[in-house]
Amino acid sequence: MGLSSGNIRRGAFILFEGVDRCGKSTQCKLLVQSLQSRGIEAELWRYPDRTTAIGQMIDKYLQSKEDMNDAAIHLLFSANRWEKRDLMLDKINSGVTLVIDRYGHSGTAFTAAKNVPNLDLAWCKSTDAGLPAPDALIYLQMPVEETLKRAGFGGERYEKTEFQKEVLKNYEKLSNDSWNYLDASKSIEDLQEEALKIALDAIEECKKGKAMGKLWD
Ligand code: NYM
Ligand code: MG
Repeated sequence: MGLSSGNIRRGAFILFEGVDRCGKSTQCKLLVQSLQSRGIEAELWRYPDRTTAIGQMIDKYLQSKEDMNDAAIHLLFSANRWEKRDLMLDKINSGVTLVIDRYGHSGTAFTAAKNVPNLDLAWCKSTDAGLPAPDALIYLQMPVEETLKRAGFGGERYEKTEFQKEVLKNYEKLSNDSWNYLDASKSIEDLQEEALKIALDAIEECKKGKAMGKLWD
């Protein structure tokens, strides 16, 4: 073999999912820091990525500065992942581990929670079919009542108790045995220890040549 990309050990795609305020962002940040401190190349990404032109439209929608048709905003959230797909794969194939805060699982769980005719779980999933799949999905499990006790619920769209309960039900419908469920009521340090173990295992598997999967395999 020459100097083909096949020689480079690929990085892993570690995904955090869960309802609003379950602690995803904190855990993502800490995980990237602990991976980096171990000499592992890692980057923190999040969806929606509000920095792109599509992301700015999503940001206006979330802040209720603009209204949009429910199918159209779903497609924008999905397009926001597709527009970053090539860069995601380039990074991973060059050995970088991506720790990502939300992905298509949020996309489906949130849009389907609107219970709008035709925008069912299957339709919501279909727009993300074929995107890179996570090597490890860490789901921070927390009842909506518990998240309400936490500070920081902003005024963004979707940040309503009843809606979050629907979102949680959809996550349950999407879940499968490959998901890693962590009890989000544990201390930040305990959660970090568990998340780090899951991430290191996934990184090891990827180094050994595990193929990248696709949604929704
Ligand atoms: N959200 C996020 C969606 O409705 N669809 C998606 O595809 C994604 C990625 O955006 N309430 C929702 C979930 C959140 C909101 O996310 C903004 P964050 O993590 O608060 O920036
Ligand atoms: Mg938020």
